[in-house]
Amino acid sequence: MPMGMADVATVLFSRFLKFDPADPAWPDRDRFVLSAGHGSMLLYALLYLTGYEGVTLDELRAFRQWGSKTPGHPEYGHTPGVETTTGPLGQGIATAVGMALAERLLNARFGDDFVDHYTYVIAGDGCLMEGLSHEAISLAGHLRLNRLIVLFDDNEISIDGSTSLSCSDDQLVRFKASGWSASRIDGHDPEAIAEAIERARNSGRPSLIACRTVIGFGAPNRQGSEKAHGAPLGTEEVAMTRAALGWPFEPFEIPESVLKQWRKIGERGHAVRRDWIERTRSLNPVARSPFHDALNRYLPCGYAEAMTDIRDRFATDKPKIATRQASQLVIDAIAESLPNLLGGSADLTHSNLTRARTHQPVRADGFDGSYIHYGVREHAMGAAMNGIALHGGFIPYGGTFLTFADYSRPAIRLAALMGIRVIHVMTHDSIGLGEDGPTHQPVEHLASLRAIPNLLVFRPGDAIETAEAWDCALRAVTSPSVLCLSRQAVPTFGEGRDVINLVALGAYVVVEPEGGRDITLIATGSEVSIALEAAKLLAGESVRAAVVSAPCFDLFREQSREYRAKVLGSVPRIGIEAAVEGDWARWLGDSGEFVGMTGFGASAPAEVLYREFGITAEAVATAAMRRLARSKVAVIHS
Ligand SMILES: Cc1ncc(C[n+]2csc(CCOP(=O)(O)OP(=O)(O)O)c2C)c(N)n1
Repeated sequence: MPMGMADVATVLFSRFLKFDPADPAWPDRDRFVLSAGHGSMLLYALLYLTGYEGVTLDELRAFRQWGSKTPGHPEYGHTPGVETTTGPLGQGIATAVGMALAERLLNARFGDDFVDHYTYVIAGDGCLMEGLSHEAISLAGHLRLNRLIVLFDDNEISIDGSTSLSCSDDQLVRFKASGWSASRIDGHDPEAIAEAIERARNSGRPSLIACRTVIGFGAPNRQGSEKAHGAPLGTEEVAMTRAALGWPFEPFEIPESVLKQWRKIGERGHAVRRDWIERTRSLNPVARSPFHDALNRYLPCGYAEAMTDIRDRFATDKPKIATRQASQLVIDAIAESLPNLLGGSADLTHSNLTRARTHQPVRADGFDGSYIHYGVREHAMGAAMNGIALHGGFIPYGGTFLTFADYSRPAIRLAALMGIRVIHVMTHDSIGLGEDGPTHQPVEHLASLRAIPNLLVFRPGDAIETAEAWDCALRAVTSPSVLCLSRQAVPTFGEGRDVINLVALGAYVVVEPEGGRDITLIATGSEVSIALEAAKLLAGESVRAAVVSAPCFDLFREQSREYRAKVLGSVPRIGIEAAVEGDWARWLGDSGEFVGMTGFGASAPAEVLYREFGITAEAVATAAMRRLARSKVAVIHS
C-alpha cells in the first residue's frame, strides 16, 4: 500500500491538503484518514517528510517496535497527525463520514471563514468489502457530504490474492447508486490524480476516486501480487526495486533536496493557519464563546445549572418512570444549554427517546439541525459518532436497543481505545422489555461491554441516577459511555438523596440497616427496586439487609479500597441483575450468590418473565436466607 499509493498521497499532500505540522490539532485543517491502516508506513513517511514534531527518522526505523511513535497501525493520540485509529478495515471510511458531517454542521453554525475544510480518505479493497462501508457510504450519500473525498486504492489485490476470488462488485456503480460522484483514474498518473481531486472538491456530492494502482509498485518480482501485501520484500528484491525506481540512496537516506521540498509542502499551511487565527480573534464575543466552548470540549456554564435543576426535580417529584423516559427528560432539560449536543438514533427515536424537543433533524439541505436520523445503521452510527467526536465541535450521542450493541461494538471498542467522548444510549436493557422476546432481550451484553477497557457502562436504577449517569458521561472527556436504560417504569428510590453525584462513585449504599448488616444486596438498574423490596421481606424475618446500587462497575473499580470495602461490607452478598453473571463474582466473593439470567429470555410480559426466571424480591430473599444458613454452618464447622 505505501508503495502503490505513494503517487496518490504525494499529489494529495503536495497540492491539496490543508494542514500545518506545527499545529496538528488546528481545527480548520483538512482531515486525512488512512482507512487502510495496514499501510501505516505511508502515513508515517508523510508525517516525517512534512515535518511533524517527534516523527523522526529514528521513529521510522523503530517501526512497530515497543515505545515507538510508529505502531503497526496508526493510533490516534499516539502519533501527531494521526486523525483516527485505523486497522480494523472499514472503520476509517465510516469514521471519516462522521468527520465530514461534523465539518458541515459546524460550518452551518459558524460560517466559511471559520470552518471550511475537506476530509480525505485512503481506503482499500478491504475497507470497501466490509459491510460497514455500505452503511457509511449510504449515509454520506444521503446527506450529500460533498466535502468527503475517498481515494480508493483500486489495486485488485487483498491478502488471499486477486479480489476476483471473493468480490465482483462494481464499486463505481455501487457508490453512484448511493448518491456519490465516482470516477476511475490511473493512480500512477499525477495529473490524472490532481484533476480528479479538483473535480471532487467541486462536486455537490461525496466523491469516490478509484485509483487504479499496482500494489508494491516498483518491486519487479512482487508488484501486482498479494506477495507484496505483508511479507518483507527481502534484500535482493529491495535492491532490484531501487534499481527499477532509479533510487540510488541508502536505506533511510533522504537527499537534502527532496527533504527540502517536502518540508516546504509542510510549511505551506503556516500562513493559512495564522490567517485563520486572526479571523477567530475578530469574531464578536457572543459568537466566539460557543465556538470556543465547542472546539475546546468545554461544557458551557449554563449546563451545570440545567443538569442540577432536572436532578433536583426528580428528587422532589420521585417519578415512577422508565429510565429511558428519565433520559428523555434529561436531554430536554440540558439541550438548550448544550448547543453542541448532537443527538441521534439508529431508527429507534421513539423507543430510545433520544430527541430533544428543541432538536431539529439534520438534512442534506439543513445542516443547522442537531439530531441525526442515522437510519438502521448501528455500526455506521458508532463509527460516525467517533468521527464527530474526533473532529471536535460536538458531543455526539446515539440510540439503539442494548441488544444491538453487538452491531456497533467494533466502533465502540475503537472509541474506548482512542479515549474519546461518545455517548451510546442503549435502551430496552433486559428481559424487562417483555414481549419482543429473546432476540431483543440483552442478557450477555452488559458483561461483554464491561469487558471493554476504558468504556463506562452505566445502568442507572431510577430517574435521579439517570441524570447522574448522563452527567458522568458528559464529563468523561477521555472515555466513551454506554447508558443502559429500562423500557419499564421504575420507582425513584431513597429518602433525602445526597446532592453529590453518587453514580460517579460507581456504587453506593442506598439502605444501611441499623445495628449492622447480616447481608448485602447489590443490584443495578431496574433490579435496585427488587433489592429494596427484598430487604423489606428480609426485615420481616429479622434479617438486616443493606442495599447497594451499583450503576457503574468501571467507576466503582476506581474508588479507594476503603470506600469499596465500606460499600461491599464483610457479610455475604447477593448480586441482582437481569443478565448473565459475567464478572459479578468479583463483587460477590466466594460466599456470594447471583440472582439473574442463566440463558436467553422469552417472549412474554415483563412481570411474567421476572417471575419465571426467578428475579423477584422473594427469590432474592430466599437466596439471602440460603447464604446466611450456609455461612452459619461454615462458622459452626470452623
Ligand atoms: C476487519 C478486518 N478484517 C481483516 C483484517 C486483516 N486484513 C488486513 S489487510 C487485509 C486485506 C486488505 O486488502 P486491501 O484493502 O486490498 O489492501 P492491499 O492488500 O491492497 O494493501 C486484511 C484482510 C483487518 N485488518 N480488519
